[in-house]
Amino acid sequence: MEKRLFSGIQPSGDIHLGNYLGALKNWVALTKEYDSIFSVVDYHAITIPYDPSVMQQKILDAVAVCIAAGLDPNNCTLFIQSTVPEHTELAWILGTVTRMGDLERMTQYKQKSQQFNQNINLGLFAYPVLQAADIVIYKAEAVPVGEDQVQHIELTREIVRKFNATFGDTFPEPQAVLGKARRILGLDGQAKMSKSMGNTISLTEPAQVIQMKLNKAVTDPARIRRTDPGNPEICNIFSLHQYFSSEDEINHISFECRRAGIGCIDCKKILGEHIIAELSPINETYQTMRHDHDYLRQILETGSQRCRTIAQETMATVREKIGLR
Ligand code: AQP
Repeated sequence: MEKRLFSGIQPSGDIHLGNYLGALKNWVALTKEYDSIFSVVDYHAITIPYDPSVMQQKILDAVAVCIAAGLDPNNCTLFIQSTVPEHTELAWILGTVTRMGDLERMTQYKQKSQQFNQNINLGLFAYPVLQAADIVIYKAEAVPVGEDQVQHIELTREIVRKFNATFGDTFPEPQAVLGKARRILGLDGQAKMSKSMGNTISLTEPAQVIQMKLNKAVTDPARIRRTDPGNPEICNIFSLHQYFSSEDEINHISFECRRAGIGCIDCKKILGEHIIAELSPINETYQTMRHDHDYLRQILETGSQRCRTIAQETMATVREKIGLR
């Protein structure tokens, strides 16, 4: 039987280069090897402040971007998390085998409770338990994610071990699958590129905006004048070149930057051209597809039906095992 993969994306803002390089590109490649299930995880997105009036738009934006970036609905299953209520049912049950101390150690929880300290809620705290349910309800073995999510997948494995040990073998232990781009920094050159940090380039940004944002992005902080030699190793713009430029170009930029032969503006211009060349076709497809609500809704409904069938089967087994028939 084909191995199964699960991953999710939050409709909490515009899908950006971090999501694309850290997750989406890998998702597209892995659909060739796995029975692949991808979810727009709206229940996760409501754990931080959001605007309910635009939630449905953001969900369709996310789906359209994923398809435009290469996910083929004929080769994978796409659905909205909240349309399969078994996820939250299983999350409650998994919560009973999850240690509070483990949840308190989660880096994302610590960061988000600082960032959104007006509303440190139970949903934010229990986020990794719902994420564990998202994965194991499909008995997925692989979870392609960026590095920021590895800690949550480790916790999922721990929850699975505890559940299996208590109630008998039920779930496989899933593995995080990382691609080449594990952690993309934001344009501030410091924090992870993140929807809620405002340090992103989104996949659907107009070309001029992409170049304008790059022009303002932080480079090697010690390089103040054009004539100062730079250090590519600590420059976020240089690290982005690794994903968009050829090896020859990267070597050339590195050499020239170190001897002040090329300035940051030139370096950013080259990067901008490559990013725009890669994102333009994605953006074009997105702009056309995004208006086709019927097409997007139909893909999501098909995905949801398939996921409900699998999830209901899993829940029947789980209820039996825990004595709640
Ligand atoms: N900067 C990043 N580098 C590498 N991978 C990243 N991912 C996110 N940011 C980076 C990966 O993208 C997938 C989907 O992420 P998400 O939208 O579900 O959640 P997130 O990690 O919380 O994304 P954001 O952009 O940071 O959103 P907010 O600010 O709303 O929390 C995941 O596999 C993630 O690892």
